[in-house]
Amino acid sequence: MTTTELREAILAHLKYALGTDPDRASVTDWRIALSYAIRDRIVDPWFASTQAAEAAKGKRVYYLSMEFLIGRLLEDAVVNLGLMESASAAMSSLGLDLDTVLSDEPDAALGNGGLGRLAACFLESLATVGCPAYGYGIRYEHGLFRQSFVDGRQVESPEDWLRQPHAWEFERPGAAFEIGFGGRVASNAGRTEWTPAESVVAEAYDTPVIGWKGRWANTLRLWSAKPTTFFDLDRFNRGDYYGAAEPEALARTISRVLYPDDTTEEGKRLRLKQEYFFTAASLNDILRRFLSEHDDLRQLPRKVAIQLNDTHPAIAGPELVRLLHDVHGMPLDEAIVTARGCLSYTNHTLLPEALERWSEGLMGSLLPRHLSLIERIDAAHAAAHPDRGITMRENGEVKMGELAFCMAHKVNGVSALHTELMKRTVFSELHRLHPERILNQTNGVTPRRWVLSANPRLSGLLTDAIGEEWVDDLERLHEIEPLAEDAGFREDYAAAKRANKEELASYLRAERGVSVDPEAMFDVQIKRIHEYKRQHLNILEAIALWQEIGDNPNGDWTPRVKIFGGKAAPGYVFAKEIIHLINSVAQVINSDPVTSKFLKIDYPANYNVSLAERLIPASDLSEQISTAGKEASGTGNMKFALNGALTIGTLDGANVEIRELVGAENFFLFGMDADEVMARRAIDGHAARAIEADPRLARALDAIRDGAFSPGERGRFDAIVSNLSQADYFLVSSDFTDYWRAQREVDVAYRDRTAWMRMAILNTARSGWFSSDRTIRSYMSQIWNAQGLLADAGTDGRDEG
Ligand code: CRA
Repeated sequence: MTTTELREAILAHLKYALGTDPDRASVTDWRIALSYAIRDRIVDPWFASTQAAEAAKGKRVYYLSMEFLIGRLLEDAVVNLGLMESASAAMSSLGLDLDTVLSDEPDAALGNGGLGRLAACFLESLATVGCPAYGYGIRYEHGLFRQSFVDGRQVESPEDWLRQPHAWEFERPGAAFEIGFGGRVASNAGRTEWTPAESVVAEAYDTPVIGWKGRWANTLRLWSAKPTTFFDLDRFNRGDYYGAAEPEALARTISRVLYPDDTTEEGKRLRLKQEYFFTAASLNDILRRFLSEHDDLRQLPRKVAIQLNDTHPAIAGPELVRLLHDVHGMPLDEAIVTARGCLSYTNHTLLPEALERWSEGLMGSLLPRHLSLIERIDAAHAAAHPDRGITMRENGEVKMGELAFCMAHKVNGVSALHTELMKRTVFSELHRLHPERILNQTNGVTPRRWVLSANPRLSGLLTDAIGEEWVDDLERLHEIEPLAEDAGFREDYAAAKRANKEELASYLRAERGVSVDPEAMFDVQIKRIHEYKRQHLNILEAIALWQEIGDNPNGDWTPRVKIFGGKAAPGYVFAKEIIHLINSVAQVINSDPVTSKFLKIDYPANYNVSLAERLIPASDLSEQISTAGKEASGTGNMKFALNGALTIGTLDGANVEIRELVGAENFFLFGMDADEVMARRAIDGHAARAIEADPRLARALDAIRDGAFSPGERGRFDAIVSNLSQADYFLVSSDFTDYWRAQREVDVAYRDRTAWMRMAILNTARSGWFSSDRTIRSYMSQIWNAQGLLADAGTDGRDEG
């Protein structure tokens, strides 16, 4: 598409779709007009892909996820269609700067963190490799809350991404299903029938997802809840205006908000309703599509692969059995086997508080038929395995992990270590009974977003050096390995990093009034705030460093800027204390005239996908410091390594694999491993002993306790100090000494810029395996048995073993 054509298309949309003219148009108007013009270019490949999939009558993949953290879509589409230059030229010919227009788009934050962002990377990779697939989820009216800081404390406000027209979606009033809740179950002429007491309509909204080079496009179908009857005219006529609107308000609450936590179970009736709502709508849609092409439901597993993204859609097991058995008359045992043939389940966490359980009372009242089917499934499993030591139900609760496991033909973890721990801990008994079922699929990230568009300087350098093929064959990055020894390449690589840091520095100056020196090491920890992720370990180290610099202000210190980003779940009090502590420490340290040329701390509020795209390319050091055994995988860790930040990290999640691939000498390892963590936890008084043994740690904790960061308010952070001195479940105190040691090694390493750049280049060169294309191809061959429909992609020899 030429610049002129694109320009004409933009002007036409501005006029005919938005009803405005160039003199009056706001940046948002221009952005929407550009989005429509780009969207027009997606529709043809999208139709072509849908038709190719229909013609092939092959297997389709369905990714069911409560969360899709897709962020901004316009840049993705422009990049994947190869229209960056035309778009930029068209915009400037209209007197606008493309970057300004792109950053006007609100982030679609329909997810909390890693799990939701992984789902978004997977969608893009599924399209890139040409696998016919649908993402299914909920069209939340309000995504993840907006975070601001008031006196250093987190304040949440509702997010409003749908306030402006959403340019990417197509509403499908014709694709709607009635979803029931409650009611009675009765037997009728040998068939079981469920008559729900209430119901809502699930209506589809489709967003096309375009892969690299526009070769293939899939659909993200999000369900929105609507009332079965919009309006009660009788009540209205009686003057009961609010009552008349009640059915609509009640129904809509189901897709109103994203539950704001990814690791603690939200024991709410509404959450279970949300889960069943989108799962049931998706399964109805999947069966409808299957039956439009085939007639024998026993063939379902050959044509349909359904991936359950964590247990949130685990009700899919009993729901699919119900549809096959109650509705379509398949014998129960056969229905269970057929459903299992379609379903597979990804576990994303071993944290006990995040493993979903629903009380039988709640489930029985909302989903009476499903509860009885769960009993039947459980009984069938018991009959097949008389020696089993587990059940799906315990203490009046249904354990969704066990249900998902028993109803899936494959169960996967998200990193090698996490999968091993799954076998040894949460699912040890089920693993003994089904040793072939668990497998590993290490997470990945899409290189289109996380390298190509987030880091154009590095991308240009890579393309100049080895051609553009790395973008969808990321292992080709190995070809730059020899260039780590090339002084000219190292200089260019360093210059790209430097320019990214300067850009971030001016952003921080403009947006936050903070001035940082781009020469300093940018040390970044961005992720949800959680005790197991140990942002408090990082801030303790900052305090100790500040104290030491203060003791010896003329010392030869390596200047650092520590940057934090992340939200705490609104109900997670301790995490919010950590935020308050970081902000309070930052305030004191940043205003210390003696130390501030060596150490600064910044915590920009409202961390989201777009901010990550800014921060990661500008980072030197990536903080991946979770308590070993707790972070299932991590995906931020992969983004940093690809963009040439060195990792300081524990042997946790995918850090283990990153370190293996980039080389131990290019990774700063510290801390206890998962086995040592378990052993140490069993030792009485481990925290007190650690503090006694390390005067630096003791002094840092004393400063917090004595009010150094809470002038006039001693005791503000007592909860943190006493936790770290006593129970310290996440072993912050016990890992502190080794963390400090590793950080000082980082300081020394950073001073030798040649050696540092060599290490950074090797991180980029050796991280290609972390492409989500590799992950998706591996799911396709090892779990879904699905074929890609592009000539040059699909399940071919490049699958990892
Ligand atoms: N919080 C894990 O904790 C992992 C992602 C994606 C998480 C991360 O280590 O990278 O999933 N788990 O696999 C989760 O959401 C419900 O569990 C996460 O994002």
